[in-house]
Amino acid sequence: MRDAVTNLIRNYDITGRYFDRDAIERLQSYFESGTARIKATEVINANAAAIVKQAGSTLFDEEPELIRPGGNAYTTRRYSACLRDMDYYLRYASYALVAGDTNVLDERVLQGLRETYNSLGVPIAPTIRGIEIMKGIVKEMVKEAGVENTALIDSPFDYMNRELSEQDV
Ligand SMILES: CCC1=C(C)/C(=C/C2=NC(=C\c3[nH]c(/C=C4\NC(=O)[C@H](C)[C@H]4CC)c(C)c3CCC(=O)O)/C(CCC(=O)O)=C2C)NC1=O
Repeated sequence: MRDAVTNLIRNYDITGRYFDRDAIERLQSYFESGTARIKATEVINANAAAIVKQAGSTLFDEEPELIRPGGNAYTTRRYSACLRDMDYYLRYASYALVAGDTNVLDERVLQGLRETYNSLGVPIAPTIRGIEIMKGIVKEMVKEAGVENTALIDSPFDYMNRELSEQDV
């Protein structure tokens, strides 16, 4: 599992180089955005249950067939599994935010996910939509908490969605 710093060290060490201007700029941007990333994580931690609940009900309002007979989130067990998955995505997004790197998502979340979803008939498109809804909620909350640069919040959510949709091709 790598963060922005260990990832950079790894890349430069492979070729035995000192950090150059580009590396320094990356380090600077990582440390400068540190406070915002930690604040965002704090907001996520404090509101995780509410974020998942709200995102779930928005998703099921938009796509009610998911929770009707024949839908993948129909029955209490599968409904809970769906919300639990959303909770996983949110928690790992918060780790990736702190790390400033998406490596944790590759290693802990995305690996083998498509195969699992396909074998269980879990639909990818509404999963992506659910992640997108959570991203919107988190950004709004973080903005309310006084963080101006909410763009950095996009990265882990967009990354998961990009990977999920690419893998679905
Ligand atoms: C931390 C990394 C990690 C992830 C990501 C993960 C996902 C994950 N989701 C699963 C199931 C599931 N996932 C869903 C999710 C949904 N169904 C829908 O219609 C919605 C679109 C969506 C919610 C947004 C459902 C309903 C199941 C149960 C499917 C079944 O058992 O039939 C399963 C199968 C085993 C189980 O039920 O626990 C896994 C492994 N597990 C992990 O350890």
